[in-house]
Amino acid sequence: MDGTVNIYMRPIEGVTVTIDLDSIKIVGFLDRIKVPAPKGDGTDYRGSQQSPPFSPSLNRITSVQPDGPSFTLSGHLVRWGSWEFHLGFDVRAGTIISLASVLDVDKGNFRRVLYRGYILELFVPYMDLTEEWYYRTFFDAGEYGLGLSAVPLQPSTDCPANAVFLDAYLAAHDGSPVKMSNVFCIFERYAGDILWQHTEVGIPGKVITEVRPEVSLVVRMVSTVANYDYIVDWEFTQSGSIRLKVQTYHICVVCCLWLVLVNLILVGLTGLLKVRGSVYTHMDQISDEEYGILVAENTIGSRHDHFLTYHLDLDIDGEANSFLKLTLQMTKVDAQESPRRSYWKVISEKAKTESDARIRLGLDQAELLFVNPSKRTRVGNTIGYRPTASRILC
Ligand SMILES: [Cu+2]
Repeated sequence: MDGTVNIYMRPIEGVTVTIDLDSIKIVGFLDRIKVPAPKGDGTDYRGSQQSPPFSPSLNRITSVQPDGPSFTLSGHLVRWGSWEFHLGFDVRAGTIISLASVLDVDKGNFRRVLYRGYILELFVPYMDLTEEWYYRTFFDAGEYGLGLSAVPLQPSTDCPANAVFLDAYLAAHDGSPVKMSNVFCIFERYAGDILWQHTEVGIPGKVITEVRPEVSLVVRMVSTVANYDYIVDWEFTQSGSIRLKVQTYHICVVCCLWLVLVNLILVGLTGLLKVRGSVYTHMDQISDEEYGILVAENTIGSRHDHFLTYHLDLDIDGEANSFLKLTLQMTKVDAQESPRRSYWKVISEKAKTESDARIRLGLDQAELLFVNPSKRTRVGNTIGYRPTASRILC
């Protein structure tokens, strides 16, 4: 360990052991290459081991709700503001949100948005063809289990001071129940942001300002899969959107992934980088790509992806939903019609088959909508939910 607890920064490269799991015997052993193990120096991530500290310290900060939280828990049913949903735990998927509904204040009834949603898989393939790395194509949900890998959340660090914690149970291999403490925290988040604001100065003699604060409800789970720590937040907002956020920042920041489906969904990845030992100590010695970036002497941060796929069974105001793709079409204008030469209008396409619904997320201007074609607003507009996604790979 060379004086560090960051065992991932001390890889021993070139050694492959093949084990017959039926006989529990080593049937193959390969010691292919000799690569120096990177030094442990400077790799310990604990603040207590760092000198000088990684940033100047700030004054204490906390969230206080003098009247207590605004949400209620009835078993696994969560009620907050206009929202109501069921919170479930699954060994493989981790958090499962079901029966999420919004209260229609005018009608006095709940209207369904999401029948059930969860992370279906989290695929992490490494872009390295060497003997000891080519097979590293992990399924973090299916092979490790996001629920099974959930860690107990610590009050006031993993979750703010106003959080409420929930335990979960799973069945062990012999069928006996195993309690996992504090796997969920639920809290109301207020980060000083504005939900809605307008200042009106157009009325003579008056200045009217109306502001509503952005307060949301977060359900959090942290799953630690070896070197990665995934922070999975389901966030419900007062404007009716659901965000599912998964983020992972690896220390050293070779890979960072940020996948966001705002309005419908968002996930946090954090933790440590998976590195490969190398003979190189400076980029000048490297002529080819080497499957990664030299992040320290003898240490290559391996290039890889985190692909998140979601199971989202939507019930937008009922079960019969359609998927619409709205694109912008540039339209030329006749000189007699208007002094303008062009404008854009919206073209709506409804997916008739699954293949029609396939989309390639990218920079194309498109608005995606899940609608309930049998329901309309008072003025006849379609009722729906809009998923948005953004992806940054750095
Ligand atoms: Cu990564």
